Amino acid sequence: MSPFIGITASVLVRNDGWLTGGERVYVNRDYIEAIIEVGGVPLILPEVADYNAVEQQVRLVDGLVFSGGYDVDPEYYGEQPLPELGPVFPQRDQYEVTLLEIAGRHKKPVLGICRGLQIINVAFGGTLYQDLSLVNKPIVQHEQNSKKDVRGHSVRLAAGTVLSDILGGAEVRTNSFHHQAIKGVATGFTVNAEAQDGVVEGIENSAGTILGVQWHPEMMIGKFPAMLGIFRWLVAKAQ
Ligand SMILES: [Mn+2]
Repeated sequence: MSPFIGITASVLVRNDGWLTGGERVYVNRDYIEAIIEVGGVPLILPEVADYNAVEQQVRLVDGLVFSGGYDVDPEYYGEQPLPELGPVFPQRDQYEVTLLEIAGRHKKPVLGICRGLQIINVAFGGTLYQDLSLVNKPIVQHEQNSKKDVRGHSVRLAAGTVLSDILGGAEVRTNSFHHQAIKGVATGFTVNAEAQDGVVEGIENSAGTILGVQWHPEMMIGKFPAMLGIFRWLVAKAQ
């Protein structure tokens, strides 16, 4: 049977003049298509507060994608919000931290994308730069102005990691849509990818069950099918 892959949902607060303030729960379609493309069955997981409900969500799926979205509340890594911080959505942070804990207990593989990588790092004790302008050296463009499937900066892959096995070679070019980045890497995790300016672009745990990337491979699969390997890894692990 094809594995069920849960994708954590984001929340959209309506301000288009119709039902203003109403919330919608959603994921970008690219995640769904990437999972289908590699033979998984995608399920959208809304953020819920009840612990038992989260546990039942985990039981239902064989693997998880932590998707992109709002900034992580800096309270999780012991910082006050700085002026550069974007909007936070604390309910989702709490949900995803709980989801990760339960996923670990049930040995379900996890793929984190963009914010997904960041919340994984924070949940396991790492820290973030609240904004890349706070990195104290010149950096490359991490918030590209080009379309979602246009490659921006290059990323060096660390030899011997799960990610370098998946993508092959020592370097790839990725899209880049983030204004935050990992500062302190969580204990038990290895950096598997780095931009030329030293910004962390990927992490994985030593057990090989959690993989995170800072870019958006799901937006690149049409033009760069090698990026499907990242989703193929998740579905294979989930089986
Ligand atoms: Mn980047």
